[in-house]
Amino acid sequence: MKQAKYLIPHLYTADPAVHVFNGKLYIYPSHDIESGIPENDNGDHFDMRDYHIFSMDDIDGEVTDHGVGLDVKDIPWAGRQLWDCDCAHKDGTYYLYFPLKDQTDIFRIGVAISNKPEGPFVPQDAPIKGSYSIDPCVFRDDDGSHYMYFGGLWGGQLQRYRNNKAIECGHEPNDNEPALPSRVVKLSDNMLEFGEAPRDVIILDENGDPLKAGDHERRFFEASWMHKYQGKYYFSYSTGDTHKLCYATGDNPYGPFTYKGVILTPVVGWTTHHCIVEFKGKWYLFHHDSVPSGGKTWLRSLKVVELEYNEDGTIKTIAGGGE
Ligand code: FUB
Repeated sequence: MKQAKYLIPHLYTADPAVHVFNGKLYIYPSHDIESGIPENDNGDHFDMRDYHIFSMDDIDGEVTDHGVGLDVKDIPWAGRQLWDCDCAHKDGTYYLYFPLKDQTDIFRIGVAISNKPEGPFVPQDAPIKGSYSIDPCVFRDDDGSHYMYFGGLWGGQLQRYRNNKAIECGHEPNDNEPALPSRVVKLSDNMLEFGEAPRDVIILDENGDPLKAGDHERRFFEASWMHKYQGKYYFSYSTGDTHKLCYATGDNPYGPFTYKGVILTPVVGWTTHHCIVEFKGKWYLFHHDSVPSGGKTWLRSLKVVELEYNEDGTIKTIAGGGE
């Protein structure tokens, strides 16, 4: 499949996290709706209220909609806005990790449990202790350890934190200071808590220096994803206001990672978000754009396209079509 194709024509869906469970692809996207809230930099217009979960036996086959796997009305600590989620599996249990504003309008990350990949998922009574910001991505390393990558700027509130503590006046650093990083944390054995304090995901430039906050073409903004290819760790992310998906590689799940390039050039729409998954011997990039809604940034549609590597392990850049 060299041409990107839309997957779910009957619902607006975005922010894909995709995993192979029981030999099938399971898709965990955000479910975009027309909320009527005007667009702003805080992302209030992304007022999503539930998650539908989907599966595919084959990349070219039918997409099955398993219906609502988690609804905001069933989450005891809920305020508003169910954003990008992810799912992990351990010992017969599936864990759905989701960002949601609590009743004080602060994003936290929650977890919900099921014995089936398609749910329904039952949420814990409270968010994960010590969690903040958005966009959890859970990566299972070959030794069975699970790591969560998370964080997002602006509406995702990451600029309000330093050293895992909320600061008085949340702001981005000056342009010549190191960029705000995504965070990575090993999960506890029971998958319900952070097993340590979250650490910074440092991205280095070609000279070994951390990317600067003013380097909007390359610095982390949101939408973390981790995958492993030929023994290397590939950390990928969105650059937000420059609308690219980029990646950096490293030798372990914590980094540091060295910036390598662009995976996907801008799509139609403001946000760009993705995941990378291997299925039946090929690699795929799942992502979204706003073409089917006529460019409405808050009504996005999922797509998939094959992802290819060069001999040296670099990723071939894909055109998003929104430049
Ligand atoms: O869907 C809401 C937010 O938009 C996500 O959490 C971000 O990654 C961006 O795609």
